[in-house]
Amino acid sequence: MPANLPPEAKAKLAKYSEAKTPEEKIRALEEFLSAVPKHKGTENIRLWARRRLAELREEAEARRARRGGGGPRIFIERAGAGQVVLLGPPNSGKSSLLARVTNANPEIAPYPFSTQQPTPGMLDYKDIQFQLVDTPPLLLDQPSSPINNRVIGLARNANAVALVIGLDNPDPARTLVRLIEFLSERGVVITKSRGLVRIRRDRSVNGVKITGHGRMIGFTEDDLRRLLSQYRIYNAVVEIEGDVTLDDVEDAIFTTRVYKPAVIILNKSDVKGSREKAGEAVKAAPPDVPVLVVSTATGEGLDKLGEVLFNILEIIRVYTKQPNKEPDPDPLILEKGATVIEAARRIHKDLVKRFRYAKVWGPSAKYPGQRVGGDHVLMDGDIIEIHAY
Ligand SMILES: Nc1nc2c(ncn2[C@@H]2O[C@H](COP(=O)(O)OP(=O)(O)OP(=O)(O)O)[C@@H](O)[C@H]2O)c(=O)[nH]1
Ligand SMILES: [Mg+2]
Repeated sequence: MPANLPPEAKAKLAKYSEAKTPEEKIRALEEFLSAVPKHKGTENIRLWARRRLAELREEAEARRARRGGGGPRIFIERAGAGQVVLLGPPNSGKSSLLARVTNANPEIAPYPFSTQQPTPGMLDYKDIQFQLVDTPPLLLDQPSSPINNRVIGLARNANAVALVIGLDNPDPARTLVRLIEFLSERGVVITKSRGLVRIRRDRSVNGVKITGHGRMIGFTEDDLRRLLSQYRIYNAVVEIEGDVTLDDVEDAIFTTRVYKPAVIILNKSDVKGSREKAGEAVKAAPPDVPVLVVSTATGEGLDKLGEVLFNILEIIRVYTKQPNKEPDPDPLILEKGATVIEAARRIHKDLVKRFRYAKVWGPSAKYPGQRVGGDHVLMDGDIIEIHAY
């Protein structure tokens, strides 16, 4: 992007980033938009500013409505081993999917826009459950629709997303590409291969600190500091993952990008012509995102959903036990790569201080009941017995 903004436009943006209330932010953005020249080089940033303005106006509106009581239910509290938000264009079968694989009973209709409110349901997988959240449809051709902002908010808050596209769509491959692009423009990226920059402003940090495992492509730390200082960012932690350009850094000043693990669900495999369209969509999908071809009408392909979600969420199940007793049938859900001490922390934060050693049975144990320390890395299906002071 480097937008080559005139100094007064940059000053307005700085005012925006220093603003505390949505109302102040709205005013600063409006002033910014009138100060920025309209040409190709500023296209992205003007687009960003208009979107952010729409979101802020909506936030301000929602706050006014809440003061009046009630208000729409925007967030769904997480439950189970992971929250997965269903995203897709109208009529793709999001509600049908929720109804088919969970205990929930959402409205299903042959016309678009039948879903108005997010609705959760639980999907059983082995001895755990995933929470699926049905949402109102995304309107890919009406980017500034307030429905979109609400749904994106749900996606940002989730552990993973499922992109649901109907194979009765005239061009599912194109719709898929458009949907992924749409999400990325709003800061939700579904592939890790893309570089990710996070800028956290923090006055207690001395200068600009760069962390993470990423690579800076075509710029130096000095370039980065110079760019940030133009936006009056002097104290911050900049986290870099993957291959990152200076444009990506500038983008990150305006939007916080989040990575969400994803699965692509091509639904309605029972309709005529679906096989060929599914093939094209699979080709168009990012190589590191799994694709399921399913039919919520016949049930085809849906038996794989639980396993795919388990894999993309990168979690493990660990069973705790007391000495001379059977393991607890409800596992702890931990991130892949978690250690014994993290399991202890999950049980009780006091247990970390009192920890002595643990005994482990299962995939990570060299032999049943192996005695290990706090840094022992656990695996899915392990059983642990923690010994404390
Ligand atoms: N043939 C066929 N039709 C399906 C399938 N899944 C859903 N449908 C139909 O597609 C239409 C839309 O289904 P919904 O589940 O309401 O779609 P939605 O994505 O929730 O729609 P919105 O809430 O408007 O976004 C309904 O008529 C469903 O019966 C499927 O696997 N095969
Ligand atoms: Mg629906």
